[in-house]
Amino acid sequence: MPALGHMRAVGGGAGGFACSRVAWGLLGLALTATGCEASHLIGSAGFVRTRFVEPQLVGWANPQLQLGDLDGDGVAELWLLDPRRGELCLRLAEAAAGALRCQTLDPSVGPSRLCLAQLTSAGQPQVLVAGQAFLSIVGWPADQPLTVAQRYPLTLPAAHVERSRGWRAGGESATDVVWTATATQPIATAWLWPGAAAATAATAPVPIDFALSAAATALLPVSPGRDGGRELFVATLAGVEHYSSRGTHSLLPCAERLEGSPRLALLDLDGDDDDDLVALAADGTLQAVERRASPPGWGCLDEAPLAEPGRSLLWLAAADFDGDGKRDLLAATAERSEGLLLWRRGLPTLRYPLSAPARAVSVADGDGDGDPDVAVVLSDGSLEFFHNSFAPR
Ligand SMILES: [Ca+2]
Ligand SMILES: [Ca+2]
Ligand SMILES: [Ca+2]
Ligand SMILES: [Ca+2]
Repeated sequence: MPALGHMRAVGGGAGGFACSRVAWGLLGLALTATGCEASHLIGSAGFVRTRFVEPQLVGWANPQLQLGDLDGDGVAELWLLDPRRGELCLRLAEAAAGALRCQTLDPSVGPSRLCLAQLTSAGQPQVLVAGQAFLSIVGWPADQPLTVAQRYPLTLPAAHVERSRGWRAGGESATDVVWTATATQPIATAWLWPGAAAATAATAPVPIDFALSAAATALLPVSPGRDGGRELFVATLAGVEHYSSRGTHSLLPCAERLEGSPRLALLDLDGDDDDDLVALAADGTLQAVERRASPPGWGCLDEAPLAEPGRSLLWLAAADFDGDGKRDLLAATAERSEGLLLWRRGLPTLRYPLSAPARAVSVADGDGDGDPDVAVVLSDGSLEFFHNSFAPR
């Protein structure tokens, strides 16, 4: 993938669902706030849970959920996609009382994947949906239906889509890059949007295909990555590939354990200030790969966080939840009694049971106070928000 030889860029954004921000400070009190069906403290300190019943979501078999601040007001919106029917729903912070704004996308979009990407060159807030035949940009003007504003043909159906900001590739600069990959062939595509100076509202992205060792199962772009550069991790049916903006490319060790991983996360497991890789394996276990500084490379780790016998995980993500400057690991388990698990190095694991099995999870700053919060869609059609109440920053 020569196009990744010279990547350079700028930072990312933060991620709305404020039920009542003031109320979250009343630690220890059970409370009901305007717009919430119910809210209460559960489990250990760290997250305060609020639950909303969403009849519209009942029966969604495989919802996708993304939190992200696309309109730049500092508070994340919540997006939901039923990938089979192409129904896309938006919930704004101000609509915490329960108004999901839903729209069925053009059927030609087909089974699809949701990607929260506010492209730098676009003036209006929009969201990306990658489907069978198109990469679509969906606009959401105030009080108007969600509409497909632009779409670009795909040569292969997209099973995965992720976005990163400000890469430079193959001598061309791009303010935004959207990564897509198909589930059936060893090919991924970097969609480069031209630099801001050259961009207009109608600017089309330049797609660049690159070869993988096998079909992709997950994409994890990292910016900034190590040494201020950019990195891309691609989980495939043959293990996890690592690309760096320094021009290096390698297949990580213990590939057989990482085959077909549906989810990757990057955090420092051993405290050497160098981020290591955690992969959710296809069998629901966690696997860890350590990054080594000298000589530079990777090594298998026999023990991964949260990897207990008999435990099966569905999802994971890394973020600094407790504000100590180091990323922590959040995982969703298949068992509602275990629910969400939060791992922080050197500290006891925190558990947050769920009222029903989780279907989808997402992390972003939902209340605009600067720390990451968590949203979960449950199998009974309810939404649960976990507001971060670790130490204030
Ligand atoms: Ca927002
Ligand atoms: Ca490390
Ligand atoms: Ca932390
Ligand atoms: Ca927050």
